[in-house]
Amino acid sequence: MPKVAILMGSKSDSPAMEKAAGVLDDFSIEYDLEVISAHRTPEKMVEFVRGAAERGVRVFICGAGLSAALPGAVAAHTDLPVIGVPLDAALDGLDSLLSIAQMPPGVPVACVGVNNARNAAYLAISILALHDEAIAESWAAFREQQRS
Ligand code: RP5
Repeated sequence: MPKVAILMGSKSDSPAMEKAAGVLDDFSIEYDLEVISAHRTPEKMVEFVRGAAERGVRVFICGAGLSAALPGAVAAHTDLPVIGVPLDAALDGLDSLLSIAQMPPGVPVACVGVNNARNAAYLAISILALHDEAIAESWAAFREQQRS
């Protein structure tokens, strides 16, 4: 079963990031959920990210506020897709939004809207659906349900 890694820069990000976990629960998709900071616990971050693919992780969802380095720092250490969630810790989240979106060419991070952890989970599911038939079916059913 492919897995998602949900990372957040601080415990204070938890209320926003648990929404991503809720969506993955709805789709019965496994995930790891960890508080790991690019600035406060950089070694822990590198260790977690480098071993992730071997543990079955196929997509990262990383939420952070303020300077929001986490998604970009994770992307620097993995070839797996990384989805960043800008969180509103100050300035209505504009600081985090710009920080996450403005990655240098060649090290991409997909950036969803401010506090929109649910969309990060949906995007992760759509990526997993490319190589997993059961997930593809649930994803197609979910999208269809919105059209009716
Ligand atoms: C960021 O700083 C975290 O992602 C969080 O959004 C923000 C504030 O962190 P705390 O001071 O609440 O731990 O790195």
